[in-house]
Amino acid sequence: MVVIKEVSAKSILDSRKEKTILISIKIKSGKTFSASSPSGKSTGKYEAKSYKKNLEEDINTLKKFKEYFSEEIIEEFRDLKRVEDILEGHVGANTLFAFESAVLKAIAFEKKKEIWEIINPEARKLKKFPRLVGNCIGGGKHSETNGKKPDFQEFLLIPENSSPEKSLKINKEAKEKVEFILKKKDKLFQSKKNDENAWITSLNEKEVLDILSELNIPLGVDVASSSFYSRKKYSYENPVLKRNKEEQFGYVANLIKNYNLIYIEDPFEEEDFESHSKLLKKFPNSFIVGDDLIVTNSKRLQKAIEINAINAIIIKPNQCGSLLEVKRVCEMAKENNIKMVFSHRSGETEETILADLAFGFQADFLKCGITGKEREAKIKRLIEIEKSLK
Ligand code: 2PG
Ligand code: MG
Repeated sequence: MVVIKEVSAKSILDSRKEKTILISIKIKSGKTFSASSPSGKSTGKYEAKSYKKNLEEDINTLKKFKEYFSEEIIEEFRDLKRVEDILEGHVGANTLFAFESAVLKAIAFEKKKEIWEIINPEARKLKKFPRLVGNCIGGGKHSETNGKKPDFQEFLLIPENSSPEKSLKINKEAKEKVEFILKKKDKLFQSKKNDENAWITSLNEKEVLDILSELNIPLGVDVASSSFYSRKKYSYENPVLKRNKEEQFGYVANLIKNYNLIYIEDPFEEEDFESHSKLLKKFPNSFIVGDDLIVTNSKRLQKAIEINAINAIIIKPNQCGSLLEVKRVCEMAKENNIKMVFSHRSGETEETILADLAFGFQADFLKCGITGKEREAKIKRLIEIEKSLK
């Protein structure tokens, strides 16, 4: 039984050295549990706001509300409703997510269980581990350069192996090999890494995919197309050209065909459900993934289901903040045979709860980079779960 006696919050620095929230709760039995939230850069227009006004105000709000929690008894995942009844509307999504994560850790401790077991005890029997999706080369908003870079945000390696431990090894080796190839093929390459620890290159999409297709690992991309869409055009820089909706469709379709892409995230801007639907019809065997399109929001997912816009969804808990909404989204996805991709953000902390959420909700994929301590912490936690169930 969890009764929250004390709540404290402070700002910490994420992997980008930007401020994010860390929340600690002290429960009646005397133990303290903490959790932090990541933050995005190519954020969707429809995402919930990270903080009601700003981080400092959310911290102050928590101070004001803290005595309300001591009247609540929290025992199960569904009891997060009590937390939401108190906090919703008063704090932003990062704050709510970090708070609920700390509460989940406390419930698990009190019950002497793993966090994922509090979400879904069935996971122990089902034992499905998410397939790793690793960002190998980056572009777009995540790669700050003064020169050329790919306009797509992420070039992803998605090994077929169902063991996270083996998949991580495959991805790490491939990433090293790619550094070696980039040194030869990209004259401007300096072995620099971007926000998510992916290689920064001056090559364009096709040149990058030419290199990655040699690896013999299934490939994906996060186009993050809303981040370069304005005035009804997709504005590319490398090379400089503008594509309208139809041209964007043609470009993406050719890449899928020519490079056998199995995974395409946000190929069209966040309002354009129809083009996603058209693409899925043409490539029913690839994963057409909605991130900014859906923003972990059950209403937007419902809209996508109605017109068959996607067959995979990105789940970033801090896009909505509420773990109960995450559960609704997961259930809706499962019922409609939409694959679930639990995902990190570009600004990350060493928080590992994402791995427990992914395993607990029996996600199909976990997108959380290849290297970097914040990313590896989560994959290591998943491997720890894998080992504990052997
Ligand atoms: C994405 C993510 C994570 P951000 O677009 O999928 O890779 O980026 O957190 O910046 O939104
Ligand atoms: Mg994305």
